[in-house]
Amino acid sequence: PAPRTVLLTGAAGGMGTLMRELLPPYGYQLRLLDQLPIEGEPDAITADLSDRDALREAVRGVDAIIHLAGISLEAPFEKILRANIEGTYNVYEAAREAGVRRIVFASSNHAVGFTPRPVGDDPLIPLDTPRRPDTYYGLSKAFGEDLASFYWDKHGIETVAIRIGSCFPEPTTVRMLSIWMSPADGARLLHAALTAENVGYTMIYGSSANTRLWWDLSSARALGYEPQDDSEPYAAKLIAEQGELEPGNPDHEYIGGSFCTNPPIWPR
Ligand code: NAI
Ligand code: 15L
Repeated sequence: PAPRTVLLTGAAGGMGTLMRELLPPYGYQLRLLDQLPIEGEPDAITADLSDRDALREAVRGVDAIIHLAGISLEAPFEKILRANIEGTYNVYEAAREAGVRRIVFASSNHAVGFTPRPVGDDPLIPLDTPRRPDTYYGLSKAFGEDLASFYWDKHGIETVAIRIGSCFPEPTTVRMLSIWMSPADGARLLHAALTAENVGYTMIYGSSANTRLWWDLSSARALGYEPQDDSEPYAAKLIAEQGELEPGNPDHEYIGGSFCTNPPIWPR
C-alpha cells in the first residue's frame, strides 16, 4: 500500500515549509519534526536529531520518512558531523528499530560539486559519475548516500536519495537556471519517491525539466516523476542582470559553483 503517514524532518526549513503546503493534497498525513518550533503547528515535534529518544517516538507508526533536516550549507566540520552525519545515522537507526521501510533522503548536488559542469554539447552528467564533494557539507551528503545504500543492503530499508539542485520558489542566479527544482516539481518528485515500487537504493537528481539542465533525470523519471516546469522563462531577465557564466567564475566551472571556492581556493 502507498505510504500515508510520513515523518517530515526539517519541516521548519525552506523546503520543509514549501512541502508542508504541497504534499498533503497528494493524500499524505505529515508528522513534522524540526529543532525549531513551527508557528501554527502545535503538534510538530521540536527535537534535535541528536535526541534518539525523540526520534524513536517520532518514527513510531509512520509509513515513510522524508529526511530534510540538517545543515544545508557549508559549516565547520564538527557541526556537520553532529547534524548531518550522526543525525542521519540516528534517523536510519530509529527507522530500523521501528520497522519503517522507506526513506527519502535529501542529498545534494554538492556531493558531486567538483564535477566539471557540461558546456555546449557535452553529455549530461551521468548517474554513475564519481562523487566529488565540494565541502564538508557535500561530504556529509556523500556519507548519507552510502549510509542509505548500506541500510538497504543490510537491513532492507529502501531509500531514494535525491541530489537536489536548488529548490526555491524561483531561480535567482544564472547557475540556478540549470539546476532549479520548482516547489511543485519537488512535491511531484517526493510523491514519486514515496510511491514507486521496489526502489531498493536509488539515487536520482532532483530538478525541473530545465532547458539548460546539467544532469541525467532518467532515474527520477523511472520512478514515475514527470517534471512540469522549466526555468527558461526566467533566463532572459537573469542573464540581463547577471551576465552569462564566464570561464573563471566557479559557477561556470563546476556543478557546485561557489561551494567549490568556500573556503576560497580560487584560482587553483
Ligand atoms: P533549511 O536550512 O532551510 O532547513 C533545514 C531544517 O533542518 C531547518 O529548519 C533546521 O532547523 C533543521 N535542522 C538542522 N539541523 C537540525 C538538527 N540537528 N536537528 C533537527 N533539525 C535540524 O534547508 P532547506 O533548503 O529546506 O533544505 C532541506 C534539505 O534539503 C537539507 O538537508 C538540504 O541539505 C537539502 N538540500 C536542499 C536544497 C535546496 O535547494 N533547498 C538543495 C540541495 C539539498
Ligand atoms: C544546496 O545543497 C543548499 O542546501 C541550497 O541552499 C542551495 O545552495 C543549493 O544546494 C545550490 O546548490 O544552489
